[in-house]
Amino acid sequence: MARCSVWRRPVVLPLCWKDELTTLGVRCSSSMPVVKSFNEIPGLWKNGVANLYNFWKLDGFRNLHRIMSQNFKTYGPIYREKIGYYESVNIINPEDAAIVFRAEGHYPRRLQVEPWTAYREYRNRKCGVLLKNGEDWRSNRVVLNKEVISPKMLENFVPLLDEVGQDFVARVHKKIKRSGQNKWTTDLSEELFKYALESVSLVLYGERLGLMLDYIDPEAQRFIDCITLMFKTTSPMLYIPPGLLRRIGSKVWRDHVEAWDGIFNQADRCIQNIYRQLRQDSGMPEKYPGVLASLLMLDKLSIEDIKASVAELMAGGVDTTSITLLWTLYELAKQPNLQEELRAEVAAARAESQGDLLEMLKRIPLVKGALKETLRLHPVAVSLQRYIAEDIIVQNYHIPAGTLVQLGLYAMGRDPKVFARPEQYQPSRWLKTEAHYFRSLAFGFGPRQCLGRRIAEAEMQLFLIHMLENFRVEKQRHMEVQSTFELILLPDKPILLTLKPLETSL
Ligand code: 2DC
Repeated sequence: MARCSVWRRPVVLPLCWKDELTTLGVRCSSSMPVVKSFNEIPGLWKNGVANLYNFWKLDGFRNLHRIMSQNFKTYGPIYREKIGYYESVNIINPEDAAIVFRAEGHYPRRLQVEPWTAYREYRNRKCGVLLKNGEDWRSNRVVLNKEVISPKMLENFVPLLDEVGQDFVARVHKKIKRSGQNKWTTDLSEELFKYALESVSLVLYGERLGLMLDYIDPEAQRFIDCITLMFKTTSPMLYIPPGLLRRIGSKVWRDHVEAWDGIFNQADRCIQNIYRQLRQDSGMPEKYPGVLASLLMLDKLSIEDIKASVAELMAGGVDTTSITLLWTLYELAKQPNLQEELRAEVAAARAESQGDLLEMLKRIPLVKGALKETLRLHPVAVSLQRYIAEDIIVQNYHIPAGTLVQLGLYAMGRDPKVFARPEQYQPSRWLKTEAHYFRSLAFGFGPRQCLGRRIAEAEMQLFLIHMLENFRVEKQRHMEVQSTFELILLPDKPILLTLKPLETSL
């Protein structure tokens, strides 16, 4: 059902009007379209408990992304919702996203993932920037930005990430050789988890964990398993106060605690290790020592704050990038011609940049488009959210300051009004000069965007470069994979891919 909304752009109202708006709800004018009140926004928001029950019946914990898309089809480009105790206004249009982000204020705040904060309270652990808010968030974030997300840091990260990419390729070649069939068919996810953890650890700690070897440290494998478990146990707790689940000693809460304990134990071990080394060595290191050591030497944040944010970066950098790479390989396996096009771009970039990796990364727009395209169809985060700091008007509805507004990122990526032929995986759509305004938001936006963004981007680009230069990717016919929500969006079944070495795969 299409809602009739006569007005799409925000109406900038004189202040006196705003007052009337909040008191009267509706305001009529002959020259302006009617601005409707907050309570007129369509959707189910009156009975949170009943909605939670229905959500549960629809297996909403796994289908959140599809339910959101369906809601936009039912209600139009804006709807209001209350599930359990969690109330929000949902939007889908890039132009509306721009209005929301403009109203995010000086200390942007997203939805608090309660189970994560509950764990930290329970174990008396400090929050990193992921979970901090207000001035505490800002002061930490400013320091971290320089060391983690500033483009300048890429010079340091790229050679490290390239090293891991090369090792990954060598490992695949070995697997192919061992198979005796000149190809390797496998569910790559385990390998990609290891690649991602090895990459992020090298950048954070300046040291290899050795995950590209045949026998790996069982603790590292445990860390990987704990992250998956942590995400999985978060989603069922999103709509129920974790305090309640904790009091009744529910299994999901206990598993969640166990998962975070595992994550922090491993992160603490890595951090302690570097910290000890740093205290022994005196003087400045010759080569880039990694994010953690740089932050410790910089001495602008407390050790506890550094530890908390570094642990978050480490945990946030495994499933997110590896799953995005898996989806990309899956999409490329479906389109051999596109794969060739990308391969040609990489070959040309390699030749032109003459060994300068940073230069090379500037010459692969189609590879970058492929990653954007993957994140459009398979975003890690189903939505972006902000508590707006001021009143706004979206789709001609008045939304008061303090409201939680969610942009349905998954729904937006598949909306034919936003992306022509959305079902088609077309990296070239990102090359055109046509408006990309607020359409590429997989890492969020503004000062609260993903802190790991630059690391993730470089890591994924270098991975694709190496893979394209070495292997052809194929998939089994008749394999359609969809997303399932486990806090992040994951493939709903294993993706089996076949890797063949380039020279002999004709
Ligand atoms: C999940 O309705 C759906 O980057 C909820 O690397 C709203 C929500 C809130 C916060 C989002 C979350 C969703 C998805 C996962 C995100 C998270 C914020 C950060 C986190 C997007 C959309 C993620 C994956 C971080 C995780 C770091 C952590 C492991 C230490």
